[in-house]
Amino acid sequence: LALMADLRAAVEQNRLEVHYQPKVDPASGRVIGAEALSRWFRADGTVPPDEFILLAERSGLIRTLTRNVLDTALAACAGWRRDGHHDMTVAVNLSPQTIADRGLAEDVRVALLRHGLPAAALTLEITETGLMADPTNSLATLETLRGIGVKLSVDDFGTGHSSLGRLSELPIQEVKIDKGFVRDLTTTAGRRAVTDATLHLGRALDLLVVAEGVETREEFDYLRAHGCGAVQGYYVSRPLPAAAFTAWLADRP
Ligand code: G
Ligand code: G
Ligand code: MN
Ligand code: NA
Repeated sequence: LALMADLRAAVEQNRLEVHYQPKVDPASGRVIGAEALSRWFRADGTVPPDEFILLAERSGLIRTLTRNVLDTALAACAGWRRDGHHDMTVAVNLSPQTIADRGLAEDVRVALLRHGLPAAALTLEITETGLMADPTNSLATLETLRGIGVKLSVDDFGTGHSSLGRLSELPIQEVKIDKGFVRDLTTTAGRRAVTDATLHLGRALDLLVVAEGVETREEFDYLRAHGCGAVQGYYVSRPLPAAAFTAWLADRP
């Protein structure tokens, strides 16, 4: 497949780009971090991340891809900190395969050292479904990462099958409410249950709750009024190329 060969070359030559989308505390308006999102621009058009991430997972390229994103994202975060945003953090998405990979924690530790960053500058986002895919192997890696001091986040929360009991046993610091539930917030009366329940859960388990896919002022206001720790979405900013994100950040209080 031509696409596959192209992806291999792009990953191995580190030609994928990384865009950044801010996570903002709705109470203060402060930027607490940015999520790194891979982008692949080909001569004849952009390939959606869902598509090339799946290809990378199936072909084993995901490990190299993830290492590259990690390195690029940590370099960017170190730069933001040098620019005066001393508490900036960056989040990188992990595919289930990379969590089961015992080399991951060591890759992460070395990358943090290389960029002179404390472990708390990095959040790793793992989908709820991914977490449950290989619970035994995942838990070992998660415990090691947590031991290093990296923050762990459950992505797309509410779409998987984790029991609350199971969730409370994982060494996580953050949950991200899936954008499907955020969308339901203000559109359909009575469909706020998942968001409200997750906000309560976050307080009970002392987790940062991040709402993703926040597109409207109504959603933003609801989340702020209900004590949501951070929001992410087009209402605040689209994912931006590195230089544009750095400029956007410089204009913030
Ligand atoms: O970036 P959105 O813009 O379209 O991303 C689509 C999906 O691809 C999301 O679920 C996101 O988590 C995933 N994704 C984007 N970049 C990466 C990456 O670097 N690694 C992994 N594993 N997933 C990513
Ligand atoms: O990793 P995750 O699945 O959470 O990736 C976030 C995805 O959500 C990316 O595809 C990103 O481009 C997308 N996204 C970010 N903000 C918004 C938003 O406000 N609305 C919608 N529809 N998608 C968003
Ligand atoms: Mn994510
Ligand atoms: Na998500």
